[in-house]
Amino acid sequence: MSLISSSAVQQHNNRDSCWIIVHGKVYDVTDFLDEHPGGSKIILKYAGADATEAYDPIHPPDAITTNLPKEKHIGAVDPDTMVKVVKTVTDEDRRRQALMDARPPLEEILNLHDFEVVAKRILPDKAWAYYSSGADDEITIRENHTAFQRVWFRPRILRNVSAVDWSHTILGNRTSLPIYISATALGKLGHPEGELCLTRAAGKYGVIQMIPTLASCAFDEIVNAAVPGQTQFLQLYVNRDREITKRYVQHAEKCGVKGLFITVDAPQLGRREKDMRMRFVGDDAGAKVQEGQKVEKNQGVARAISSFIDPSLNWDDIPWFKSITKMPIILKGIATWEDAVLAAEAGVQGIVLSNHGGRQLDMARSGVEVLLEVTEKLRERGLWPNPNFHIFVDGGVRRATDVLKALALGASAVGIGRGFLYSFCAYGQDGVEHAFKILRDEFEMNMRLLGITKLDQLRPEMVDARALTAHSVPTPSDNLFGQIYQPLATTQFKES
Ligand code: PPY
Repeated sequence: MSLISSSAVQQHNNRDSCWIIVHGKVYDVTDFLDEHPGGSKIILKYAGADATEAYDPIHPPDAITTNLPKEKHIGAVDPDTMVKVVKTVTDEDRRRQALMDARPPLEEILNLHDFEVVAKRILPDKAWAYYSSGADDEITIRENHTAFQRVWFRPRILRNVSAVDWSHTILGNRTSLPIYISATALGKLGHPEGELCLTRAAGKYGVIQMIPTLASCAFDEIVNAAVPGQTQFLQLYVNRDREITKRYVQHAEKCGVKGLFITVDAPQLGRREKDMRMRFVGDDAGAKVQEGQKVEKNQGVARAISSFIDPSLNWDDIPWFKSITKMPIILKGIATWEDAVLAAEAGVQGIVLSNHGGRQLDMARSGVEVLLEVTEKLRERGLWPNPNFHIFVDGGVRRATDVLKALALGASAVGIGRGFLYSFCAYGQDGVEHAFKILRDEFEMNMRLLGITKLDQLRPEMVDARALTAHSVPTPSDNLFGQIYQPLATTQFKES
């Protein structure tokens, strides 16, 4: 096929005829402009030009080839005709590079909070806004973390804890830690290698990764980056077009994915105002207001690409999922015991008690709080404990003690999303490996201090969760003590 010159592409630089270049290939997106979930404006900005740099962080490499009919794939651009764009280094680039250089060395990162401190400073504003935001007033996102502080330990002493083992199995798969990497979308907004940082670190350390539907890396890239025998799960957003979902699920199963986690708490995406505001103050904002475009002017990154998700998904769909796959099916985003009972009765293999990292319904309770009522009511009905029905928890987890609390209360394992996301945003694959080491050390020490040598020795009576359902603890602050107490510090950048 003959190559297309870049000047030929430049002719198609408007709404009536709009071609763009992505990874050296030319596409006619004229008819797709109004269908683009992110709106036409952003595509038109690159009409007749190379859109690769804007495309990459928020689309898997194959998004354009799968969504655009074959006849719109015009061909390859002649690389000799492309003007070599010398990227000008802006003040912002220089500022961020200086921050990267001033990052604390990895060995000074002592806990998962430290990664967040570094990520917050070095991430581009848009990425930080997208990752860190919670829904509405962000009450739930904060509650997820503080809920763990309403659970206290009842440790046992004088037990021989010389040899401690924190390895575990999740849905029958061995793992070196009782946690899994929960799905977080759009990894390349935060690091050029995106989710592959997680895959590679997880392969090295024997940790299970849940692959997000909305990863920046293509599904196949992530699967192919796994080492032989590495376990991966799949997080699924159900598409309005069930054929697409079916193909995706069956492809994942064929690739050896060991569990299907269907997201059930996002029929519509929550309003995450930090993310939305970022869009509003972005470079296009003024123009959009002027033009009164039909695309919402203030949608953030997430809302812009969420229109494919099917809000009609309901309990009647579960048999269909069971008919298209043999993978264990887990419903991710259960928030009440009533729905936990329905899930168990529907014959799925598990549930994740989750509020989507505080990004969906604000004022939803934390997963660990819901765990209390779910175990109680399932037990009453004879539905649990059950080796074929697993209860997972995620949200707000930063410490091995958080995980141990959830396991003691009956969770099979615990998901950590942002903790690992921020590790790779801050330090790439090395950051994730370091996060695993931190957690490993925390498990070792805290299991000894709890008086257990294996995770199956955890019991509900090893925690005092009486305060968990109390949403405010009105203890007056102790001012005198508070003035003297020296607050813990987070890791420091070199310049400060
Ligand atoms: C989220 O942002 O909470 C997600 O789960 C990922 C996502 C990203 C973009 C659209 C829909 C969901």
